[in-house]
Amino acid sequence: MSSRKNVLFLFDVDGTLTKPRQVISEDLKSFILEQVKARVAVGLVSGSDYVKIVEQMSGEQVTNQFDYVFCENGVMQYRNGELKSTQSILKHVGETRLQKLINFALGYMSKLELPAKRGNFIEFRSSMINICPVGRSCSQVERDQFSKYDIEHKVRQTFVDALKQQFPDYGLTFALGGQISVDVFPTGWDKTYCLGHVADAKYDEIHFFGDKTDIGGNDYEIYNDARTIGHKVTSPDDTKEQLRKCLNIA
Ligand code: M1P
Repeated sequence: MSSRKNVLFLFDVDGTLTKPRQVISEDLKSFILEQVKARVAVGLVSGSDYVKIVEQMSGEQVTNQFDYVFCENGVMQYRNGELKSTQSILKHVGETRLQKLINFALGYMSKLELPAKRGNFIEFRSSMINICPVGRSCSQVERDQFSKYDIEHKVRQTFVDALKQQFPDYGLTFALGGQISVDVFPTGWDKTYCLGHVADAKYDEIHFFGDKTDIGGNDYEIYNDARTIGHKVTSPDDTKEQLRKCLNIA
């Protein structure tokens, strides 16, 4: 490990290391944990919670091999499976405002007609709420169907605009989550939050790889942050290709 450069590579998960909400391929997993990790420090930074990240990395044993695991944008920080730091959206925003937001979101979604509607429309996490018009309990087929419908009809973007208009003074950011949802969190608790956790390590360079790097996407802030060198990827295969080039791996 001592021959590693003093460089950190941070990876978004959905769309970057895995297809949305799917498990990482054996090939990419071994490439990162054997070849990339031998050269630089590696970390995960996702909007998702720990349970989902572990699932997508095919278990805790694999997840723990990353030098850093930043869940919920890094507001929930794990090292070796242990929670090191956390924050609470509830404490930050307060019950009254949070309920106003949740009630508005549920009311808005009740009026939407979509190809399918299932359950778990609002997922309450420690540092964010995730709002999902199709419902998080949808099947993979229904997820893909909603995603296609959303690209055409801009359901989520219109919803985000309405939320912004309704709650301009709550100090909250409304960002397109992955494929089917909207993440809501206190402004500043985006993925740049995790950079504070690695400041002490004084890396010479921090590279970030992500797919949702356009404005409104949840990789936008960290991709454009002056502390990182951003790499926009289009798929897990593209991530591997870019890593090969970056690190001169044959
Ligand atoms: O890619 C990270 C996102 O993953 C999920 O998004 P979706 O279910 O919309 O594809 C969610 O966990 C979301 O919070 C997260 O940002």
